[in-house]
Amino acid sequence: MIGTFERLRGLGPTPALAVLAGIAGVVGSYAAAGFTPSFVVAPIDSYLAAASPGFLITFAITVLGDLGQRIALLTAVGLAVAAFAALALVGTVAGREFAARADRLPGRTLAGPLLAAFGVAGLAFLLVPATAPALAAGGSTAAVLAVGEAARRSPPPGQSSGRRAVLTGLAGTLGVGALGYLFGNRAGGDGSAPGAAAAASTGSSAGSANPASTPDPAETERLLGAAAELSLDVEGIEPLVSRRFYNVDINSVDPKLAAEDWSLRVTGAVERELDFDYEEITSRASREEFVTLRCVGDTLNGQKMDNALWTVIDIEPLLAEAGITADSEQCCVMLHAADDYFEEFPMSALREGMLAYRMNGEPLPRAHGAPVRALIPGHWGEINVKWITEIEVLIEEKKGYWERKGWHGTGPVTPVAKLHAKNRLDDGRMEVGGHAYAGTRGVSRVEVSTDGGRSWSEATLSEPLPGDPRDAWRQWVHRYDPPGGEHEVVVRMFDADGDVQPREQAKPYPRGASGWVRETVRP
Ligand SMILES: Nc1nc2c(c(=O)[nH]1)N[C@H]1C(S)=C(S)[C@@H](COP(=O)(O)O)O[C@H]1N2
Ligand SMILES: [Mo]
Repeated sequence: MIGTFERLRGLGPTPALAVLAGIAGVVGSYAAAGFTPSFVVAPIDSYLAAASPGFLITFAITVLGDLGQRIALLTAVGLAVAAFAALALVGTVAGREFAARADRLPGRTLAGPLLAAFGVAGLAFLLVPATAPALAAGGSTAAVLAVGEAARRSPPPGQSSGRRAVLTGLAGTLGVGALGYLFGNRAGGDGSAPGAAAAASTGSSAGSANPASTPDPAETERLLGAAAELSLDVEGIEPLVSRRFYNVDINSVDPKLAAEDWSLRVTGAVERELDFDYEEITSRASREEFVTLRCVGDTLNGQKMDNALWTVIDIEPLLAEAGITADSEQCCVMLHAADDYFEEFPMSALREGMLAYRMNGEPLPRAHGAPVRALIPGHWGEINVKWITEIEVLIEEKKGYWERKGWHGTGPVTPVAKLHAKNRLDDGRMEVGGHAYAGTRGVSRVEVSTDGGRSWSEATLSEPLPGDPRDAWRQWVHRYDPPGGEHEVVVRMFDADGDVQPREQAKPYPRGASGWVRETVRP
C-alpha cells in the first residue's frame, strides 16, 4: 500500500492527469449515451442497488429518501472515474516505457493515450455493450492524456512541465465536459435524471410518435377538469390529480424504450405463449381510470402517494387468449421489466389489473414506465411494474426483487389518512387537511381530533372522482378554532364498510407503514 503510494508520488502530476482523463472518459460516455442505460455509470449504479443488503436499502428508502438514490449515483460515478483513471495511469506509464525504448518510432508518444483508450473503451464495452459510448469514453480519455502529455514534454518557458500538463489536461476535460453537456442532454434528455424526475411526470415520452388510437381528448379533458373542480381548496396539498407524481426506481437511470421496439410477452404456465406489440395493446378498447399509487416504503405521513388519470386496458382478456381461465390452477405471476426488475404476486390480483399507456392525457412519461406499465388496484406500488416486458405465469411462488430484500410489499395497501396541510387562516381559525387512501376498500369518512385523541369531529371529504374509481384517494379538510397553544392533531379514516383503520403505528419496513397520523400543531 505504502509502496504503491510512494510509486505514485514518484510519477509526479501523472496521477492527477489520469484522474482528469478518467473524468473525461465518463463524460465522453455521457455525451454519446445521455442519461440512459447505455451510460457507463448505469450498470454500476444498478449493481450497487442490487448488491446492497436489504437493511442498507431500507435505510436509504425510509431515512434518506431521494438522497439515497443520489448517493448511489455519485458512488457509481466515482467508481467509474476511478476505474478509467487507473487504466489511464497504467496506459500512460506503459506508454512512456515503450516510447523510451522505441525512441525513433514516429508517433511513439501516442502509445500511452492509445493504450489507455483501448483499456477504457474495452472496460466500457464490457459494462455496456454499446459501441458509440465505449468509443467516446476511450477517445475522450485518450484526448485528455494526449494534450496533457504533449504539454508536459514541451512546457513554455518559465512553467513547470507538471503544472502545465495538469492545466492542459483540465482544459481538455472541461472541453469534453462542454460537449458532454451539449450532446448528453440531447441523447438521454427528457428530464428523467433523478433531479428532474418530478418534472418528467407531465413531460414527453417515447410514445410521442405513437401511431395508436388515443382516447377521445375531450373526454380526458372533461375528467381532468372534473378532478380539478372537485379538489378541495386547501393550501399545501396535492389536488385530486397530483401535480408532482412521486417516483421510486431501483436504478438511478431509467430505461428508454421506443414504443415501436417494445413488446409484451405472456410466458410460463400458459396454454399459448403470446407476444403483443405496442400497436396491438393500444388499439384495444381502452378507458380512462383514476388510480392512486402508494409505495410500501412510504413513511406514515410521507409523500410517496399520488393519484393520476390513466388510459388503460384490462389484463384479463390477454390472459384468456393465453388459455388461462378463471378456474385455472396457476397461483401467481412474475412481472418482468426492462430494468431487470421483477415482482411476483397472486394471479387473482393480476386478473383485476390493467396496462396503462397514457397518464393525465399524455403518453406515459419515461419516468413512470414508458411505453407501458402495469396498474394493480389496491396493492402497494411495487407490483405496478413499469417498462413491463413480460408476464410470466407461475405454478409455484417465487420471490420478487423487494421480497428478496426482506420486504412484504405485494399485498393490499394499509389504510391511511395523511396530514400535510396545517394552515393558519385569515380569520384566526386553523385548517388541517390531507389525503385518505385505503386501496379498493374505499374511504367513507375521516375523523380529526385536535386534542390528542380525546374528542373527534368529522372532516369534510372531497366528492368521489367521476366514474367512482375503485382505487382512488379522497381529500379531507377540517377547520377549527385553535386552543391557546401547541396541540396534537390526530387523524383516522374509515373504509367503505365503516371500519376504522388500526390505530397502532408501524414503520414502513417490512409491510408498509400503518396507524393513525399524529402531528403537533402550533397555531
Ligand atoms: N420496472 C420497475 N417498475 C417499478 C419500480 C422499479 O424500480 N422498476 N418501482 C416500483 C415501486 S417500488 C413503486 S412504489 C412504483 C412507483 O411508481 P412511480 O415511480 O410511477 O410513482 O413503481 C414500481 N414499479
Ligand atoms: Mo414502492
